[in-house]
Amino acid sequence: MAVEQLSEEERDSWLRALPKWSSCRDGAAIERKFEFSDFSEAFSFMTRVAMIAETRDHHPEWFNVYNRVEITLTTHDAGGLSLRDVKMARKIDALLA
Ligand code: HBI
Repeated sequence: MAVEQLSEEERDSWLRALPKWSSCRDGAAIERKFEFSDFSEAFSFMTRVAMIAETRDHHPEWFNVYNRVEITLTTHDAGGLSLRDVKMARKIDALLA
């Protein structure tokens, strides 16, 4: 299934709905940084995100050191930001709600 890149106005509108996420890579991706109490909490979170990624066939680019996790979402198939990234960001936020 072809995945469409969001237009600039769609991206800006979605970013307003995702206040904890920031646009990066010249609008081609969104990112959020997380800090947990320790590595175990961080990795538990990453495991839950990994399950969502597998379910949705949409995988984050991420970095972890000890209790910090940084997640970047972009859609390689679309060459930029797509609705898949927005939906994934909302799912990730819901894990911490
Ligand atoms: N994850 N972030 C991201 N972007 C993709 O385009 C993507 C993915 N996971 C799997 C996937 N695409 C499959 O549809 C194949 O394109 C690998």
